[in-house]
Amino acid sequence: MHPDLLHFAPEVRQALDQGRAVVALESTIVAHGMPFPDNLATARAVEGVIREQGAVPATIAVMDGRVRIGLSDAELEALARAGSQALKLSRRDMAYAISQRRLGATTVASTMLCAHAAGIRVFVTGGIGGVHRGAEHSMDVSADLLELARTPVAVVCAGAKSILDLPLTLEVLETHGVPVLAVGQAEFPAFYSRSSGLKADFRLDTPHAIAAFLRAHWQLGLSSGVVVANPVPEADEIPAAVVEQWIHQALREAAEQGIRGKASTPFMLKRLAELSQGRSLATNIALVKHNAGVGARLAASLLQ
Ligand code: PSU
Ligand code: MN
Repeated sequence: MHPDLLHFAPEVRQALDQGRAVVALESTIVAHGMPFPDNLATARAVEGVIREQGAVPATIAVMDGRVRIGLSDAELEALARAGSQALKLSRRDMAYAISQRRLGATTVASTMLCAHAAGIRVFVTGGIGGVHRGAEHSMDVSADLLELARTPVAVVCAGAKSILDLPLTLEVLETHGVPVLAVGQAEFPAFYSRSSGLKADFRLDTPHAIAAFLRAHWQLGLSSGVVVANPVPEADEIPAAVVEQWIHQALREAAEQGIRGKASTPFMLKRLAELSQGRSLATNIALVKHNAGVGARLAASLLQ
């Protein structure tokens, strides 16, 4: 990426120059993943958790024709207020947002791309995109998976959202040589629930061990990303059988209304929050904060 395209927040620039821990954050979760004002409160709280651990948060978005690496509080608020007015930017949308100087929120895929360009190796989100249910017909496979295949950034998440086909999501990651680590358990977590019934590739319990894995992965010359799947805290999880009812209904409505492509995930998250009377949103907020703590400690461990 041409350096002129990158605009660093002063705090992030300084932290990177001084070799301090920096954690990248995405902005689609803010603009498209949660309603205002919960999105703003969550974005601030997540940045706060990262700071408490001694790391510097760098929320990534596109503004004024440049990629922002770190947002001021006013910029974060503008993004949260813009909501779905902001473009949802995956890799293919970046040039449009830059050249048309549009406000754009970056997904996991484009945040990885920008974090790597900025020299940031750890990125925290809620859940990665994956293979959608019914993908054998729709061919809807999130660009997040292909970005993980090609961009060397560790993505700390609570697994993949259970609105997806999780077995197929793990298959695609395997095909592309993307390791899936689970933190504190053997199973791959299912976002709202700790359990998916599927095994992650490896269980690693400490930031130290995960950092050693990442170092080895990248020293081997492997250029892919790594999924660091951190289960939602027990107190905040929703049993899979309960979530499944809401998912079924939301998927049925999405099909009836012809919701496709990039609109699918935001539609599903919004409907789940409504159908669960806010319970899915509360869990989503809790798991992102939890991931922020792990990500900040991982970023610090990677420096040692
Ligand atoms: N995690 C969340 N909420 C979100 C997302 C992740 O807790 O809104 C977003 C991420 O930006 C991810 C995107 O990249 O959902 C996946 O969209 P799609 O399925 O269209 O690739
Ligand atoms: Mn998609």
